[in-house]
Amino acid sequence: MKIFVYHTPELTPTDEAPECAIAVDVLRATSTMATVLAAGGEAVQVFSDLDLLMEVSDKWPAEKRLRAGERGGGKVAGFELGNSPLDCTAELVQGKRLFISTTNGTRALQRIQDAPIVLAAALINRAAVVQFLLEKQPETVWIVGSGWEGSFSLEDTVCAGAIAHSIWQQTNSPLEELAGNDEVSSAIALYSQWQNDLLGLFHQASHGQRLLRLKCLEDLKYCSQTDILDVLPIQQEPGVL
Ligand code: 3SL
Repeated sequence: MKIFVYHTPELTPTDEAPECAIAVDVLRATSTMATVLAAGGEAVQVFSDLDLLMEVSDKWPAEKRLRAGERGGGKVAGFELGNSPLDCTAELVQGKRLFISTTNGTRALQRIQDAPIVLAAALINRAAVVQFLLEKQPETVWIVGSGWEGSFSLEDTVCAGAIAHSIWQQTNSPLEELAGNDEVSSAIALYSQWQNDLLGLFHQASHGQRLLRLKCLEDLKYCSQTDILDVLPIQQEPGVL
């Protein structure tokens, strides 16, 4: 297995594709997706465009759908949900499809949706993703951070590092064999430094600070936990996990 880390969707090569591509948006889209699926959601369908989301979800039975929309960290008017994983209780999401559009996370998933295997990862479901990779042994894996509007984000890179670190430890592979690019070593170094204080790292991250200004401390605390959900968000058809 060769792992490549890309800090943003824009940095992924356009002329090649991996066997397995993983979108990461720890704050908060992929944390929300993992939470919905772990709580019994039927599926998560992602959109970058809000109008298209409305058009497609309108055709779904109203009692079996939820619409989640986030722009600039806030909830989109008229949607049942924003992008807080804490709102996605089993009572609310069980048996329902979540139609979701967020600023960066859904864009990252759409960028990689043509890969043969597409996953969504966050810290909360890191172990399930690692377990899948160890069993499946894809030849090439891209871990793609969502970033923020094209820029690097600490929280996505630390999650990429958490995934790569776990695989490295469990396979005993020399890092130079496992790492397809320098970003892998740097992500592992970031995770190694912060693994015992991920919430502290989120407080330093620009998007963490943005969410704190929006009074989302509880979301930061929840998303900073590692390996708490045994769920593997895996793409069933383009855009649907
Ligand atoms: O950018 C995104 O996709 C969101 O996860 C951002 S937020 O955490 O909902 O503000």
